[in-house]
Amino acid sequence: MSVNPQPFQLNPALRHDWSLNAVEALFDLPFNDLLFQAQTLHRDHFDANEIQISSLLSIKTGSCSEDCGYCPQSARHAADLVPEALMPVDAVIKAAERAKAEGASRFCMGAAWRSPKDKDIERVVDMVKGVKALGLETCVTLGMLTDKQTQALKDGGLDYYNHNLDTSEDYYSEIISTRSYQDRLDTLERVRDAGINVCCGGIVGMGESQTDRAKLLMQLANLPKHPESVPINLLVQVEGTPLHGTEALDPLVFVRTIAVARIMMPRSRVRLSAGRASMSDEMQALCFLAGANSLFYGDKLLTTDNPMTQRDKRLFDRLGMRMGGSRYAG
Ligand code: SAM
Ligand code: DTB
Ligand code: SF4
Repeated sequence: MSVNPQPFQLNPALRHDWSLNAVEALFDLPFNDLLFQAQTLHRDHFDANEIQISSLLSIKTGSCSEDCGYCPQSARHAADLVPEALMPVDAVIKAAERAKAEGASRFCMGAAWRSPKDKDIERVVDMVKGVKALGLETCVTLGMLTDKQTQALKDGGLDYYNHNLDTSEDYYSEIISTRSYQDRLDTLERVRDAGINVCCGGIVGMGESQTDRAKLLMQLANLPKHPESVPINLLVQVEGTPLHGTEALDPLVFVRTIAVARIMMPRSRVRLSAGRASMSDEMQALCFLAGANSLFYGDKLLTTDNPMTQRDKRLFDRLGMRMGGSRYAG
């Protein structure tokens, strides 16, 4: 008698034709079967005890014109946040040096913009060049880009661009009204066409349904190429934002989401992203077992707390995990 509702191939070719039924069937698997499949596939493509480390810095904070319901940086919400203008290049390089000394392999710079101005891009390009010169991989997240800005970032040597779809197309309008899902897909296409690696994922725990989570992952995996990095964020509930007070997601559903992402995008770095500060070590260990092999390291995300580096080091020691490189398995 078969115990698996779906036959599982050990080494499936990368798929870009996922149906909603197939994704929902993965979510519905018994937990142990789902984690076994995810971990088996994970080991086909990665060293299961190695984790890629990114460090985040907010290079321009708050006063954002957008209305993303989860975000403390929106000027439309009442979060307690001190806005800061675009940082000078040398201060960013100093922060990157510290991140490198702590063990980061990638440095991600985030700006609270709907879209940058051309003169902002010039300074960001200088940041990218300076961070790259330290031997770190570079990533920026700046909002929507024009073709010219995308090319300037590529010419400056940018390795990754982060731009999240955040949720399913259906649920999107519950969360953001000031730009469309299609805007986001257009920016992703621009970044991909310019030859920059794509970092794209979403947020769970925003009151979305299981079908929304399945549709988000379907959208990501059915892109012409899987994003090289897939950040899965658990909503950080910030007072003053519209999503503050949302019913907490069942932690095991979060782990399932990581496992399904791993199965659908077996060669991508799946990042256990925002939300770790509220997770136990045991919960994070389950996420690694489900196939997460990247995280944000450092005491702060952009504006909210992340676990202290000492706690993370202890966790890696407890689990026998090593901070490693950034190899994309594709
Ligand atoms: N402004 C740019 C944009 O929206 O593309 C870049 C910075 S924005 C803060 C980057 C991403 O951070 C968002 O797309 C969202 O996925 C994530 N994020 C923001 N606030 C969050 C929160 N409270 N919890 C979890 N993820 C969050
Ligand atoms: C991503 O997916 N998560 C990061 C990064 N990309 C830019 C941001 C998380 C932000 C969490 C809320 C804050 O600290 O402001
Ligand atoms: Fe602005 Fe980005 Fe926050 Fe949306 S997620 S409010 S675009 S900083």
